Amino acid sequence: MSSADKNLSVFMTENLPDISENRFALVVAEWNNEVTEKLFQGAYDTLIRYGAIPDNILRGNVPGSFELTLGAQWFALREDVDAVIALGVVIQGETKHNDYINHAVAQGITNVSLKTSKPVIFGVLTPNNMEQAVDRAGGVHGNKGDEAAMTAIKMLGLKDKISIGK
Ligand code: RBF
Repeated sequence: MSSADKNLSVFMTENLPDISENRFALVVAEWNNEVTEKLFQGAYDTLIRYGAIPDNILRGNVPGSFELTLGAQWFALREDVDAVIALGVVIQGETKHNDYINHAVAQGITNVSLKTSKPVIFGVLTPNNMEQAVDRAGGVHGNKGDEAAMTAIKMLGLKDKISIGK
């Protein structure tokens, strides 16, 4: 399936772990905030729908997507945080700057995840224009925030299954 056809809010939900005792941190970029707020809402609602407790969902804002990495690391280093979800929107085509931001954030988030052995999820939209962003933030293609939250849940399930890092 091409990514244009994928609905980001439709996923397999068999055998999900009990997440009622897990703590999640959502790091949200303020750049393009009209869209990142929708990503946040999607991620938050999905965590709640699948069993997270509101008090166990933390939020931190960063100015732009470039800062998501450090924000994610600060949360991931907290012992009581089990998974981090980084949410941002970098519109391609407007400036070459997006290449630098996207690569830096993708690499940075991977590094934080490996360094802390915790799921640190890349919930960053990299569309060509604002319309494509809106379509993936609660629009016709679903919500990247939903997908990012579900990815965090599934990775915690896998971690649990492998019994690593306990
Ligand atoms: N941050 C985003 O989250 N999305 C963007 O599309 C975005 N575009 C940017 C374009 C330019 C030309 C610049 C200078 C910054 C942009 N940023 C964007 C902000 C970036 O992630 C970071 O916050 C700033 O570069 C820090 O000064």
